[in-house]
Amino acid sequence: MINTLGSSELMQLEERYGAHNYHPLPVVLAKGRGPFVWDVEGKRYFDFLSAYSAINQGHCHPKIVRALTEQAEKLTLTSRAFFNDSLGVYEEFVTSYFGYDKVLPMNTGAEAVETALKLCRKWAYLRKGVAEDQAKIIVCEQNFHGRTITVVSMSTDPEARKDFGPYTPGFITIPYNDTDALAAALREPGVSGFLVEPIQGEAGVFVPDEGYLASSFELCRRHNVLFIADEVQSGIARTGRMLACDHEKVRPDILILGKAISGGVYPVSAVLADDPIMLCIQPGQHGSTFGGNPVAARVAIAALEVIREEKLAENAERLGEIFRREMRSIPSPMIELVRGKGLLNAIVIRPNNGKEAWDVCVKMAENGLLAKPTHQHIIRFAPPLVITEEQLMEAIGIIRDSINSF
Ligand code: IF1
Repeated sequence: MINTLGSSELMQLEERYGAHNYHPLPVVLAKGRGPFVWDVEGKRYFDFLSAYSAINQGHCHPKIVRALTEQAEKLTLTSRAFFNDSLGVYEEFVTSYFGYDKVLPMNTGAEAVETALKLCRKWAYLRKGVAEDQAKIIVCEQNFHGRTITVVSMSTDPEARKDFGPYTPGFITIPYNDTDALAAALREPGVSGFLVEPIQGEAGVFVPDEGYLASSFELCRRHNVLFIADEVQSGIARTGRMLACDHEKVRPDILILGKAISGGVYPVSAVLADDPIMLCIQPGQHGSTFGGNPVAARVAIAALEVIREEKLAENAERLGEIFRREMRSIPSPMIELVRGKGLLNAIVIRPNNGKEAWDVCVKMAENGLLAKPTHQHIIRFAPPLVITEEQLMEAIGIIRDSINSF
């Protein structure tokens, strides 16, 4: 079917027939390649959202798309009732890639977070000896881990949580970037896990103090509590290392991955852990129809190979320095703060003549660059990691001109 509808008709269709759970920028995209996307009228944009860091390898990476289409023509889904000829190959690949004994494959980030929570609770009862139903998991204020009932039960964001109760119990909330609060919470009975984002994405790319992850990990170890890292957004080369935890040489007890583990081509997520933890879950106790399907397995192998072959962590590290330096050199009263790591960055916007982050994003879109505000005054900048220095400089020019136009 040839699409003859223009942007405004397509937006009207979504408005009329889709649930109103999003408020997108008024841009309708039809094509993507590398760091670029094109709208239905053929206008080109730099993609500085990268589908919230799912597209680290760039749009429609040929190697990943080839893995998808080749596998899709052979075998797409068997369920886990039978073996298939891709899953084991992927499991060996991904466990050696990240250095864990075992992987549990799921589809979305939220599902992988749920899986990690279930795994932690099982471990609490089977290994740690916590009394039935007494397991507690420590989480951080301003966290974002997804949209399920249990995950929003851990949230402190009224928008994500309000009117979705009753909430799942068993969580202790502490401030992020606060090891004293963690030390205190770890003394409470039943505590078995600490779930943390190495950089808080939705909170506005909040980078904790240096040493926070390493000291938190050490505190958890001393209390026999599992350190669970949600690297769904920060992982897979985004921050200039394969994992954001690598910056502090922390190896989480449970590692949660999603988004870019498939290069944004297919929903793939994963939970990684060593045998004493992972083998707490036995047949019949957890699973998913689609988790670990052959397409997901082949796509994830290709996507992770691309990260290594194209040295995307190194590129993110190098270009991230350039990006922050250039942003800090823009002489605009609207730029209050620039922060981030690798190519996961944010600018805090100081409103000017009633113009705020949303207006800056609308202006940037007009000028050919897509980014999205979060928490009203923060703009996240996270281009695909395949962007070149030359392309980055062009994009920086668009950002500068857009901000200076106010
Ligand atoms: C939406 C934010 C990003 C995540 C972390 C798990 C998940 C996410 C650290 C769940 C998902 C998304 C989902 C997306 C918006 C987005 C987001 F702005 F809300 F915070 F990326 F920055 N852990 N993040 O960031 O993964 O189930 O979605 O696959 O529209 O909800 P999912």
